[in-house]
Amino acid sequence: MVLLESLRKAFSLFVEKISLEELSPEKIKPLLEDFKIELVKNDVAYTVAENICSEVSEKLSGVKVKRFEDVKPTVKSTLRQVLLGKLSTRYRKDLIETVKFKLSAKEPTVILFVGVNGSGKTLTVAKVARLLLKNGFTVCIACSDTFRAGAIEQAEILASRLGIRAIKQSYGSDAAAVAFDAVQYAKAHGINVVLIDTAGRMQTKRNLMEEMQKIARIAKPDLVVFVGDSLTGNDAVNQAEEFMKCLNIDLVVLTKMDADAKGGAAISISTLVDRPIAYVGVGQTLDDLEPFDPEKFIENILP
Ligand SMILES: Nc1nc2c(ncn2[C@@H]2O[C@H](COP(=O)(O)OP(=O)(O)O)[C@@H](O)[C@H]2O)c(=O)[nH]1
Ligand SMILES: [Mg+2]
Repeated sequence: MVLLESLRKAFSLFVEKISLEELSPEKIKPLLEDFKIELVKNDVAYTVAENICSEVSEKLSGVKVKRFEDVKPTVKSTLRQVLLGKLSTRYRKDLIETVKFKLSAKEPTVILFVGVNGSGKTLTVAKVARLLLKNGFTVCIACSDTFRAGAIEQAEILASRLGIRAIKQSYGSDAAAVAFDAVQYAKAHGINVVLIDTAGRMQTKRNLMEEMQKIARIAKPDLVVFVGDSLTGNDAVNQAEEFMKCLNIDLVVLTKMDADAKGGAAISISTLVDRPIAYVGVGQTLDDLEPFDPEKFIENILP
């Protein structure tokens, strides 16, 4: 379940207010200024909020309204159109399609999960494993977070609940070597998908990026998935941009949407990183992963 009531309120407030006015640029301007502030309060990045408002203004300024005509539907459809533009990306990749394609070439799909500590990588790896198992694929997990205490056990417990293999070494060992082992294991045993769980310590950002690059070089992932915590708003967007500088991200998963009233990170991340949000995390069980549907998201905030 996705919440977003705060963002929804910002939109309905704007629609209500503007409906009382004429759609002239001078009348709209102050309303758009308020709307922009509301968007920023709801974690939409400032540049993106500005962009949304200028597009809305441009689109509405061309609209002719008759006296006493209700402008609400026009305003709503304009907002919908602008938001859909923000949530759509030119770059397109699909997780299941990639797995099917690799399978047809008799090769395992390697998926690397990156993100900072606590963003939900390990749980998301397990959720994606469950999704793939449901689709009839075989899966194993590479415990490449060899840094954080308890990380290997956490991945192992999730793997055993799913009935799949977790490939591990000891703490402090080379994360890329673990990923490599897992890929070799998958090749030897005909496993369809390797999910690589990684560390996300931020205090040594440079080392983290180097580690991710090394894993990517050695395990040659078919997909790199950025896992961001939606509750952290703009931070999640900035992190994605940081990772993007040293690694090509293919897909985004936004976690904790079940607890996020704002949802601005979803709007910003697609715009600023130009990568599709593939799934959203909506709870702590292994089934709490939903495909992200921009139309449904917009429907949620613009009823
Ligand atoms: N409510 C909620 N909690 C989540 C979600 N995804 C992850 N978590 C929780 O966030 C915390 C950190 O998750 P974890 O997978 O260990 O993060 P990692 O450090 O990136 O591997 C755990 O308590 C998870 O249960 C989600 O979609 N919704
Ligand atoms: Mg973890």
